[in-house]
Amino acid sequence: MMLPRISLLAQDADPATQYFSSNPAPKSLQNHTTLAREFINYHHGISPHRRLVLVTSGGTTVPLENQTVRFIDNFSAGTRGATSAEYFLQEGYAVIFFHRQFSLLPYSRHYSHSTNCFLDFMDEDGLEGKPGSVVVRKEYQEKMNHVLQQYHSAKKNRMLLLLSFTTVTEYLFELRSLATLMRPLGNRAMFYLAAAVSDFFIPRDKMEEHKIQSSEQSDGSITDQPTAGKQLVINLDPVPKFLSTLVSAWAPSGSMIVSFKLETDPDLLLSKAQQSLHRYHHDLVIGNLLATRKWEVVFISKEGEKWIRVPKARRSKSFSGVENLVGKIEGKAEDTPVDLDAG
Ligand code: PAZ
Repeated sequence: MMLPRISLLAQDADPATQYFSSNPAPKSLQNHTTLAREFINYHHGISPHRRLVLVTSGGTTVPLENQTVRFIDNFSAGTRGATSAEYFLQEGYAVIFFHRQFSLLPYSRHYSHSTNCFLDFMDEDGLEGKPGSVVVRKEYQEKMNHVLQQYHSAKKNRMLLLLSFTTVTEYLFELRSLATLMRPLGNRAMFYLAAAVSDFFIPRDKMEEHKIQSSEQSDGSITDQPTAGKQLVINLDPVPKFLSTLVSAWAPSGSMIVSFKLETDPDLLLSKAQQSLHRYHHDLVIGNLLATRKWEVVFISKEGEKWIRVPKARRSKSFSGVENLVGKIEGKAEDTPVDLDAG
């Protein structure tokens, strides 16, 4: 019997191609592609020495319903990505900061998700109870001035493009588009993949359209009766391994590709990071453990394994644990202790 052509194609396609043909492209894709194309063309034309990095940051969500009320999320706040983006800008890179919506952003991160409300950085200078101008409190002025200057410089020189994602599907469609747009940059392009991307998802054709009901009977009718004991069983499919396709097909040849590997079990970290490097043939895997990610990371590359640790004396509760990994990748930062920003 002859199979319809469409199913032959679906069977033949690799998992990544199948993923893109069976899940809908995000609404933001066209607009983000236009913004990214302009940004890349601008920096490509400006100087033969201009380097451009795509930094991914924060966690992706996995929606449970198409009209999404509930979704699976992960812990990542985007600290690593936002901090690293600042270091890349300092090193003269143009940065596409591809981040989870509402996660930490370069520069504003110093204030936005602080344990202080941002209003606590402000004061007003009115006399005798009369309203005056809003000013930054004295104790914060020096640092804020410094951060503001860096932020203004990045904006004025068009060095930073902010693009956001929420779901894992948005992330993957846009990653493919951005990597493809970066092709003309060749070895001036870098990928710094710090985002925590879900390994599992619900494909569009298996997803509920509406909010999943807790009071549905087996015949599909809705009851008002309390439904204690009803379980929600969710089946998730694996997300295809996109790093492989990024390295072999989307990214410019000669570009540098740095991925991160997060584990919770110390006994697994090294082997999983090494496995990732061998499997995907990219340049560097930066391994970290959930519990210690602010203090230590391990670089796994063709040259072997290298730990970078923040000395104990410099760790504190208020320390945001940000390391200048960018300097380390470029071989500019000195050996341990790493360059820190106690911001
Ligand atoms: O965003 P954050 O600073 O809280 O965490 C950073 C991180 C642990 C998500 C990142 O360093 C990382 O390991 N990303 C890859 C995660 C993964 O293995 O999918």
